[in-house]
Amino acid sequence: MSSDTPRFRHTPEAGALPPSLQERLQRQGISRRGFLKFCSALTSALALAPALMPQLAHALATARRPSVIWISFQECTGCTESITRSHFPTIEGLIFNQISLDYHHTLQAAAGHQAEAAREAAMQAFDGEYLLLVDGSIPYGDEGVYSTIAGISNLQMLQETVKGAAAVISIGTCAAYGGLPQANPNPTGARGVEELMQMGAIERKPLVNIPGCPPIPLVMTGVIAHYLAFATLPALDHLKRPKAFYGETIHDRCYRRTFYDQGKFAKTFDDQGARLGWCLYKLGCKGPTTYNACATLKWNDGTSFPIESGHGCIGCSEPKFWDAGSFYKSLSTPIAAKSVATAAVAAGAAIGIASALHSREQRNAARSQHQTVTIHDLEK
Ligand code: FSX
Repeated sequence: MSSDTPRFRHTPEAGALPPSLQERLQRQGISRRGFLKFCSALTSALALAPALMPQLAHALATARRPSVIWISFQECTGCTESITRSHFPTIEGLIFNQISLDYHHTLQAAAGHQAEAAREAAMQAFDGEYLLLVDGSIPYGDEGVYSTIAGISNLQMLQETVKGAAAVISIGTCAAYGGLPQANPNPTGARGVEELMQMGAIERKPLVNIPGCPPIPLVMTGVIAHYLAFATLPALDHLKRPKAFYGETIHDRCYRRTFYDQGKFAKTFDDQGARLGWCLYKLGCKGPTTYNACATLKWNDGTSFPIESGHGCIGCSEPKFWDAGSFYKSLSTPIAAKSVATAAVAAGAAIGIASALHSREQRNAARSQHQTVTIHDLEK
């Protein structure tokens, strides 16, 4: 974990203390055993030492509502859709509920002056202590005139909100690297948060990048859970991504990898190779150069991911993916095989999260019966 991350103070509230996560879990009928299984899998997915699991469980169970301000700029709202897209009551969802989300354009009830007053109140009350989440890129061209909120440019809003933040999390490829709004010819001069810090346009703060268009829900909540539990950021790579989730390429963990190694490739989307599930490399799959956990954590509650649905990876979590050439043009340089053992260890850790909660068969069966399922139900 990063040593330069300041500790944050949990949000004090008037009157009785708000319920802890453990109390919320009990109300949702989620057993202590189910919670511990989740913590064990999360410890593994975050690549923490197993000895830290009890500490993680205790801290998560007793953590109380840190103040979080989430600001959105040039984006499509896919990132918010992703983090809120939970089909069943999950512990990840409860962790998201466990933060005090004091400002979020899409999710807050307040509008207009009231919304801005909420942001300013949180900034004042928790100066130096709140967590700032940013999605969307920031238009920097022509003094930021291309996007304004409440009469100020996105750049001005970021400048004033970043000042009192304990740490910043860039949610999505747009906030991390510029993303789609930055695609050539980048008419608004879009920039990512880190680039603005490097330029000196905004204050430097401890920063995590969670790229992906959009990012995987569990990656977002995993980083928040780490912050809730330890009041620090997780270990990051050279692009400030959590190593635990971006340490391997999609290709390293892809279930079609065997076909790649055997030289079996689909040449069109409807040929025999495609029907047999062969490797999509020659159809433009960017899995070999894309670092993310889609192949193991998957999407839609662990159901599938693009390659499993028959389409190559478009590399949406990599910088400048829109300008990296056609999504359907194959990478020119063959990728050397990496250690299968390394990939298997990482995949096992990630898969542990899903299996700790409940199996896909159980979820699918529940869906077909229109039931609501909790871990508690599945343990019966
Ligand atoms: Fe960008 Fe997110 Fe892609 Fe969309 O907020 S990462 S366009 S999924 O919504 O910023």
